[in-house]
Amino acid sequence: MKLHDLGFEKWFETHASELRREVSDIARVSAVDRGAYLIRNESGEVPAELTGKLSYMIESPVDLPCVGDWVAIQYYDNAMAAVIHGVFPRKTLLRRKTAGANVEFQMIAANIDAAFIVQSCHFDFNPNRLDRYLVMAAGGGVEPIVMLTKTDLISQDELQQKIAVINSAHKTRILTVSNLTGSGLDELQQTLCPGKTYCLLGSSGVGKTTIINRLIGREAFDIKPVSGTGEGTHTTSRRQLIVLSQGAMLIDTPGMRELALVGTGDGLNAGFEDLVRLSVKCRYANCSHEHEPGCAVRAAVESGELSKDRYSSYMKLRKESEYYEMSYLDKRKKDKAFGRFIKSYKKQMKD
Ligand SMILES: Nc1nc2c(ncn2[C@@H]2O[C@H](COP(=O)(O)OP(=O)(O)OP(=O)(O)O)[C@@H](O)[C@H]2O)c(=O)[nH]1
Ligand SMILES: [Mg+2]
Ligand SMILES: [Zn+2]
Repeated sequence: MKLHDLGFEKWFETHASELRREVSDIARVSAVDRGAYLIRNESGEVPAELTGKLSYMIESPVDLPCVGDWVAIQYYDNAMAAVIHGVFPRKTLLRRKTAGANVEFQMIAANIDAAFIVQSCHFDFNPNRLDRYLVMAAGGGVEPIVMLTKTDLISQDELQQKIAVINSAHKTRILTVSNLTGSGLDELQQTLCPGKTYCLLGSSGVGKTTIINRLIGREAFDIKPVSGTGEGTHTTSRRQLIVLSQGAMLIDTPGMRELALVGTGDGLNAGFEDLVRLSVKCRYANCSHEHEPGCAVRAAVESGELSKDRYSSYMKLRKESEYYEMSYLDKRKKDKAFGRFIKSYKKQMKD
């Protein structure tokens, strides 16, 4: 495999003549975890870290290498590890504003040819959110392709309606797939060009990782079932560049919680006093109002005292907030595990 096959073009060289003179080796960042990097070269993946000089020179998070970046490197330990001297200029860049008072950017991926904006046809379909992703892609100079997943869960008519909704507002290309039946996967394969890099963006649970597994042809990466209400449970915890055997590259990303609706416990209860009042009468203090016997909330729904809609919107919101809090912890755990993995990997290499 040549660097060209990994997406290295003349453009990078002509825009980084200085970097090129200082260091001779080049590789592509394939995974990042706070200070620990994996880089991909002609023969495989190698752990890497920044040189002290580079860390010192970095002024903002945007200057740090991110997945998809081309970096000038130097190997040590028989090319089993490397240090990163500098980041090549980026042709395109996916980033988003982080939540909070200060406008800061979080890097998603660099040097992406096209971004698949993935929404599930089922619970996740949301034209407003789609707009936000399209703005993000346009801002970074990345071609967007809308991908609707889980088409097996709705009828052909419903699918056509959703496509019409998108078409009425955007000229973006739309792909529809079912990972379950395999419908649409051929067209996706044909869309992916060798040497080009694609990024999968979208909420948790929409099937981003499942698509990659389908394309690879085996369960190479973890996926997790979504809950009964359709919300996912953050399974992918880091961004990672994968090279398909047909030659195209894909970057899987964790679902983005900030772009979704989040209601926290107290705020949620404040909007549902009627439900909270009822729940005092439930047999169990920690009743989830789902299947416990003696649940006063469900009894109220059955008697008509509480509307079904109100009950289900409460349950949906509560699931979402619980799930985001939980998945954040989950994510932290996984991030730590990756850090440890890199460390032990490096140690192994040195021994
Ligand atoms: N019915 C149906 N289920 C699907 C489809 N694609 C994925 N799923 C299921 O949806 C669940 C979530 O899939 P993932 O691939 O983990 O979703 P993800 O987008 O990677 O989620 P995060 O990693 O959390 O961002 C899994 O249980 C999959 O089996 C599909 O086309 N149809
Ligand atoms: Mg995933
Ligand atoms: Zn109850």
